[in-house]
Amino acid sequence: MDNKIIVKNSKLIELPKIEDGIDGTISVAENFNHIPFAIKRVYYIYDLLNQQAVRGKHAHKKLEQVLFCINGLCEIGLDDGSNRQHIVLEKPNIGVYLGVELWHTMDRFSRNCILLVLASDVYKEGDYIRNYEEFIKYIKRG
Ligand code: T46
Repeated sequence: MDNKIIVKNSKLIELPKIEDGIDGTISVAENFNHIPFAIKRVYYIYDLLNQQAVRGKHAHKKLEQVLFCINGLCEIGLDDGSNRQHIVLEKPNIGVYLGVELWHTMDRFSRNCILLVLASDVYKEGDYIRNYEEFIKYIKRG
């Protein structure tokens, strides 16, 4: 699958890899350096035992996030209201930036998937748009 991003308000983010041969690798994410915002919250999604799980299915009004699949793999669906695409996250140092007003889904999780999310704000349910028709109205509000 081609991971070239075509939707608005999104891009791939590649973290540096500090490799120590067979002793392992470090990847690092710093505010305003590798990550284009100040990180206020970190959460991670795991125990994805249901192969049919489809998570996300919402957009955010103000929240910015970067998603990394730090173990296993999954797919991220992106939809800016005009363009749609799916990308595969499968490298611990390659993440996807989710800017504002971007409908997103996460699915096709491997059982060992751990999805790490760096977020620009604390959890606020009021920032979510969980209905697709509302999302389209919201982005066309002018
Ligand atoms: C997103 C994608 C990538 C909290 O109470 N605090 C939190 O920080 C989070 C992230 C979730 N929750 C609660 C809210 C729900 O009752 O956990 C429950 C599951 O959340 P949700 O259905 O929104 O989970 P996902 O995987 O669909 O979406 C999550 C984030 O919520 C969302 O912001 O962009 O991951």
